[in-house]
Amino acid sequence: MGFFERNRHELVARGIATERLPPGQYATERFPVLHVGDVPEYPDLSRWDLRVFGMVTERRVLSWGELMSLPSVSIEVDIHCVTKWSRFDTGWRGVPFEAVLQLVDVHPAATHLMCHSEYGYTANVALDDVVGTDSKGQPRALLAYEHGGRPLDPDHGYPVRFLVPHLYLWKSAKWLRGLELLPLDTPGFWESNGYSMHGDPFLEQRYADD
Ligand SMILES: Nc1nc2c(c(=O)[nH]1)N[C@H]1C(S)=C(S)[C@@H](COP(=O)(O)O)O[C@H]1N2
Ligand SMILES: [Mo]
Repeated sequence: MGFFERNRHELVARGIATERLPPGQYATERFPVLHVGDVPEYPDLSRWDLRVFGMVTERRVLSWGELMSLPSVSIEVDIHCVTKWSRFDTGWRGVPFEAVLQLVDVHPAATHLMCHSEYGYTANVALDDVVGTDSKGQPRALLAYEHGGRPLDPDHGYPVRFLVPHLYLWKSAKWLRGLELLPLDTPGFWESNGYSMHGDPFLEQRYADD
């Protein structure tokens, strides 16, 4: 029996339905760290801000305090990385993306979102993918600032990362600094390097032509 098959058997033993594991993935209980470039340091969050801009009537710049004053929720979700690992039942707390969206007047022609991170990493998603709720009634995208009941580790995006668990994890930009509303879908960092514009793990949309 090969690695992937054995891994699926272990999942059944843990009581996790194998349908939750997307094609070509294996389950792990580790939390690998993956990114390009350096991990930013934030010794002073009073100097941190988040820009909401693009197709909005008036751009907003949120301070850390303003972000923390927005309603937050806890969610439990599975996450899937294009490098083939998946983790089940991961816990996060954060501000639903829609709560941030409500702070601005979005132009009706806006269809997509570009997430901008510290040092220029970007990831594009369709607005349709980041609004609404999942089958458990949880928001489909969060500005996540806690994982496992504690502030995010620097490696995993402290102080806040975008989290859109139903897409491959490269869409979940760590060290988030900007949300740009766009009238079209334009590639972010990995999408410009051959990865899928959409990135649905259950459709195995890893690369541009998938
Ligand atoms: N800012 C930033 N966010 C990023 C990345 C990055 O390089 N820079 N890499 C992405 C990729 S490819 C993956 S798989 C996930 C990994 O998240 P993790 O390190 O918390 O497991 O972060 C995503 N978010
Ligand atoms: Mo990744």
